Amino acid sequence: MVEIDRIIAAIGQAASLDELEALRVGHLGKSGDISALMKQLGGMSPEDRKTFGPLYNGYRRDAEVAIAARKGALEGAALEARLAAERVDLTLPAPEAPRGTIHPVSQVMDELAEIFADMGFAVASGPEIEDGWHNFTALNMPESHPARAMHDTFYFPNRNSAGEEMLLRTHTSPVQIRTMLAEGAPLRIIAPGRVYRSDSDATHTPMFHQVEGLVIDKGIHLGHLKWTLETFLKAFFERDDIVLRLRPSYFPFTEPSVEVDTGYSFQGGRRVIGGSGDDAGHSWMELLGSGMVNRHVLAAGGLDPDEWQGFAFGVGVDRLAMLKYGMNDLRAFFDGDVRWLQHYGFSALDVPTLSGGVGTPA
Ligand code: 2NM
Repeated sequence: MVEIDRIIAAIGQAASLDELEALRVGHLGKSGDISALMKQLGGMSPEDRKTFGPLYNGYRRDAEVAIAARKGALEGAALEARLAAERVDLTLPAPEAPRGTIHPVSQVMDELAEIFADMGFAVASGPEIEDGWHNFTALNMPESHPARAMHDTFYFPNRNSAGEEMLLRTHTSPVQIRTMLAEGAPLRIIAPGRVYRSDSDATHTPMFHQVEGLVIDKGIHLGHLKWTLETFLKAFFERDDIVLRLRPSYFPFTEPSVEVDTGYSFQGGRRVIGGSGDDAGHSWMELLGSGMVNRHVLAAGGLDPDEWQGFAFGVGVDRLAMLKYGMNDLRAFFDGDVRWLQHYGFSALDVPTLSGGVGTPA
C-alpha cells in the first residue's frame, strides 16, 4: 500500500539533493513503489482501471511536483549559502604579474598587420588544409609542373568529393586566390599564417610561418612593389637606412619575378639589417621573393589580366623574427620551453602600434 501523504511529506523534508534523489528513485524509479502500482494497471479489469488509473497517475504527478518543488528550494538555498560565503575583497593588492608571454611569431604577425594596415592592407586568412587546385593549379603550377614536386608537400591519403588531391598548404598563396575569387579587384591584402613542408633541420621546420602580400589595381608596376617593400622594412626594422637590391628570379606565380636582398652587417656577432650590401663591412642577404602576378594567376582568381595588374611578395615570419630579435635556432621557436618564452616573449600589454613603436622587447 502506498501512503501518498507520507511520501509527499518526506519529499518536503529532504535535507539534501542526494536525499531527494534517493526518494525519487525509491518511488518513481524503475523498481519504485509508485512505478509498481502503475505496472499493475495493465492487468486490471477495465472497471478497476477506470478507478485506479486516475488515482495512481495522481500519485505519480503529486510526487513529481513535490520533487521539483523541493529541488528548486534546495538549489536556491545552496546558491544563497554560496553567495553569503563568497566575498571579493577589492582592496586586496593586485596578484603577481601574469607569467605568460606573447610568442615572437605572434608579436611579429601583429607588427606586420599594424604596418600594412597603415598602407591600406587588410589581413586575409584561409584554410590550412587545402586542395591541389587552390595550392598549385590556380598558381600556375599544373599537375605536371616540377615545382609541385619540389614543394615537399604533405598529402592526405584521400581526394575530396571534387576529385582534388588534399594537402597541407605549402604557402599562403591559396588565400590570395580565394580572396580574389570572393572579393574581386582592386585588392590590398596580407595573408599571414602557418604553412607546411616536409623539411627539417636547424633552419627548416615542417611547419613554419609565412606572410604574403598582394596588391591588385590598374596600372600597378614594379615601382609600387619596391616602394611598398622598402616602406614595410623601414617600419619593421625601425631604421631609415634600409637598402634593397632586386635580382631577377623565377616563381611560377609571378612574371617577372624578383628576389629581394637587403644590405646588412655583423654587429656583436649577429646580423643587423641596414646599409647597402656594397658598403664596407656589409653584404647582401636574400630576404623576400616577389614579382608581378602572372596573368594566368589573375585569370584563375577570376580577374581580367588585361584590365588588372598586381604585385605579390612572400617572406618567412619566423626568419623576420630571428633577424629582428636575434634568435639563432629556428627549432626553439616550436619547443614550448618556458625559459625561451620568458627570454624572447613579449608582454600582452605591449601592443604594437605605429605611434608607440612596433616591437620593443618586453
Ligand atoms: C612569393 C614570391 C613571389 C605570391 C604570389 C601570390 C599570388 F597568389 F598572388 F599570386 N601570392 N604570393 C608570391 C610571389 C610569393 O613567396 C616567396
